[in-house]
Amino acid sequence: MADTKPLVGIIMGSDSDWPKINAVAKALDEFGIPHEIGVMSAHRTPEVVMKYASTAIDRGLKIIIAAAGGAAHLAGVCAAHTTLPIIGIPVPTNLQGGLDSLLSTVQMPGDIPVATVGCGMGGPRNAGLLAVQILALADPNLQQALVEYKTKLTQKVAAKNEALQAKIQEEKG
Ligand code: RP5
Repeated sequence: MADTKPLVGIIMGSDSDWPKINAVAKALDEFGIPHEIGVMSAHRTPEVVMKYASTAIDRGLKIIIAAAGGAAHLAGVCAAHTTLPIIGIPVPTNLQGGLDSLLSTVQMPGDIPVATVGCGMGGPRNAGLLAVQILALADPNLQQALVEYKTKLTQKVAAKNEALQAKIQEEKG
């Protein structure tokens, strides 16, 4: 039977974040990575976050992915309470597309790293893929799956190029 114990914890500051970041879970699903998902806030429920991060290793998690918007301290607070790698997802807001979230997540002081992905666009998906890549360091099957994924990407882009060339020719008449 497949191992279903979560290896990755996905947490977010509010349920309002979920529609903006759910691509993170889809990326993990693509590679069959068991994960858990929860809402907790660095500001509204600081003790819950502290407990979650400080017990994560004992519960078997290998990576925490933390998404938050605005004064987005969730990833940084997690990083303060665990030695696990933390991936931060800045959630888009109305302030210049989420510049507040981006800077709050990415501008960590030295000594406490948070690997921050882009705000919006491919950011959440990249957070999931980065987690897969970290896990693949100790998992040859996962490494192979990533090689195949990259091969498919190459084929996909080649097909797009071919389609574009055909369109350009057609436009020329
Ligand atoms: C942050 O505040 C959350 O991550 C969310 O992006 C933002 C707004 O939260 P709600 O007011 O929608 O609950 O902590």
